[in-house]
Amino acid sequence: MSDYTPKPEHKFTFGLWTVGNIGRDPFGGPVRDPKSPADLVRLLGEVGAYGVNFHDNDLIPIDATPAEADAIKKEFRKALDETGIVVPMATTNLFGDPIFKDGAFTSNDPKVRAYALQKTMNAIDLGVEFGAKIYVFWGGREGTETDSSKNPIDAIKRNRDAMNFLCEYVRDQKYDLKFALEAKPNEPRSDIFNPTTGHMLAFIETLDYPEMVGVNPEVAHEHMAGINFMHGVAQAWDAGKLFHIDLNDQYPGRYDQDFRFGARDIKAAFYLVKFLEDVGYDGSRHFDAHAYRTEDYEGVKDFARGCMRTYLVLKEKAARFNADSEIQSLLKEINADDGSMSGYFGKYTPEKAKSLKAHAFDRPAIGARGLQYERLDQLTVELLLGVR
Ligand code: GLT
Ligand code: MN
Ligand code: MN
Repeated sequence: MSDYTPKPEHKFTFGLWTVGNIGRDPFGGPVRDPKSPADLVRLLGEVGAYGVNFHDNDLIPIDATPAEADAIKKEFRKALDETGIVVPMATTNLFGDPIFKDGAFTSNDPKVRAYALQKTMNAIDLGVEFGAKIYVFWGGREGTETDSSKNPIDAIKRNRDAMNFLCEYVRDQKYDLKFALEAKPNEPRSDIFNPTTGHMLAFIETLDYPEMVGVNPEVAHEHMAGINFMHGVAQAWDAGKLFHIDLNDQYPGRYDQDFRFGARDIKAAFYLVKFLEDVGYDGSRHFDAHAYRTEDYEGVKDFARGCMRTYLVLKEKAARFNADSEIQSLLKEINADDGSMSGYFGKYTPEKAKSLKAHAFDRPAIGARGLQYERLDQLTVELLLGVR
């Protein structure tokens, strides 16, 4: 029997806003009573998580007095010490308050942009105080409903100015902190700037300190855009930019669902876990999801345990895939190389180009070869279904 017990080395983390989600949606109010941050930490301790992440205002309400803030921090610290739960990541709520209704860093109002910087510096201080090493930016309100309202070039510049300012702030404070930018195509805005991980990767290269900034791709956000999440993650990994990851699930073309990891597309979840494990990603596996609105807090625990268990089951399936002799011999065949082309690859030379242009290819024969991907995919499906 395999052991699917979550352990600290798995680095499973949850946001306060995930297990703390009270089930409000656009059509109905809360279905669960709110729990304090300290109690949410205890809940995470009970289900076996490794870490907890928070927005500034998940921990400290936006209008708390300094005395109230101190009391909350003390309680929270106590719960962390009691449970051994750590805080690997923190972020800023730049979307909930009405001041951010037209964005934060990209708002047309300079007062809002300045307030967003102030709020983020304070939130960075708070995150660092609790040990965060990764700081996430999710610009949910950075967008438009009508393109009459905002020039996208201005928005890109404002975003860049904000990132550059905040990188300098982190350097100035000598914090050991990296930024991870999280893309989403829409919701809550009709269109959000830098809508995919690919857009974010291109944007990062235009910053003053690109080495301080990576990405935090989220499964649901790329699925909302109808694209292959694992491919985007691979691109981020290849660029050395996979600083963090948000795991959950989502049907394409629907509202923002934030389902339990693996709840919708088991195959996509499998290829993702296999990718992360094969390359040796060693950052947090953060579950940015929440329990169905039908659940009480027992259901919230089922949800959290389910996210971690599914990850571990898929991790085991990935190891089986790598050890399956039929699958591996198919892969070997698919990738067979008799070396006859090797003289044409690698660095360009005029001689290589000349001889390649002169080479006669048997195009019909090469094109007629069956690749056996049907067999390979069926073997993968059967492995996932537990019959091999
Ligand atoms: C919000 C959003 C998430 C982001 C969080 C970080 S906030 O819940 O839906 O995808 O990761 O700001
Ligand atoms: Mn989401
Ligand atoms: Mn997220």
